Amino acid sequence: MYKGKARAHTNIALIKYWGKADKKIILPKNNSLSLTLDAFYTETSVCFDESFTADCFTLDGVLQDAKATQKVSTFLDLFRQKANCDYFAKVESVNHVPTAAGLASSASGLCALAGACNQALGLGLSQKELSKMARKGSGSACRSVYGGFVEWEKGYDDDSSYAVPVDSAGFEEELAMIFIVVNQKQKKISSRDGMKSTVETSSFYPVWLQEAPKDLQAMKQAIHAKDFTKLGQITEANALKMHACTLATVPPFTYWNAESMLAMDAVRNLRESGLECYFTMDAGPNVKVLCQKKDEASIFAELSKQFRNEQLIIAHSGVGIEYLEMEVSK
Ligand code: 2P0
Repeated sequence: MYKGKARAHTNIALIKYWGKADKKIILPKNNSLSLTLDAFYTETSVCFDESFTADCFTLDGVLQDAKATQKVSTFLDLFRQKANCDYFAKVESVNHVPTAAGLASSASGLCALAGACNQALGLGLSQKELSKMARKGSGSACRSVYGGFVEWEKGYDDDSSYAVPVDSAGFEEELAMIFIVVNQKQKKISSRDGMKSTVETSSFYPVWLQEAPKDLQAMKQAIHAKDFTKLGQITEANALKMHACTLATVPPFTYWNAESMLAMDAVRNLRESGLECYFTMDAGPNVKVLCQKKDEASIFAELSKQFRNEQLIIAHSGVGIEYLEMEVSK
């Protein structure tokens, strides 16, 4: 029996990954840059055993269906191949999120599973190698290997596409991100399907591919200079460019709902009133507000006037992958 357990935190992209150059091994079309957060994480344990007759996957204590288990099995195969092991595995994953608000993340989930496999099978993968493996489970998972600001270098093949920490001289410690959790009534388009149709049909997508590298370059300069205003402006603009691409997709779609618009408006109003903050959004209607720690209490208080307290979650910079059981029992 080979056992391992790891914890990974989720990350939110400030420069978005949107579009794949290679679907099978998940190579992105553009570099992205994220902030790993402390408030949401996944703990996953894996046990490979000779006596098991199939892979088994539980999430938050609930046995998952064939489709979800197959996704995990395919990912486990990559590790089994590397370790020359043909045992089936039992995977137990627990998502830690402050509310049951549908904020579970594939980034933390697949990264934690990669770490658990690395530990269990005694592979001794470096952070860089682990990032490449996590990437093949879910693109954004490769960034959760590291804490703080992280860049995913798109690369050009399996070996050259991985995340690296961004040198920030501790700038991330000055920042906070407030999640505004809005209603998720609309039908969800997965990011996988959404980015696929965007790449294939959005007339704005070629512009995205020109803009994203420029935004990334400017953001790295802003991080280096610890310039919050620039960081926030680029974050918000980059998210809007990504979401604009979805509007020009055939057929068009959007991840926004009416409450997302209210939240974005609230952020603009706060900014006009002198409380500096900026929003970003991903493949869903929730709005994330980037601000400085010094303003987080005031911004939270203002947002509380418009949103219920259980809709608001404060996060700060989080750490990278953590191994929870170091021993490999046989
Ligand atoms: C990101 N998103 O950079 C972008 C911005 C959503 C919007 O990465 O297909 O779950 O598993 O590689 O990583 C979400 O997509 O997609 C995502 P796959 P993933 O965070």
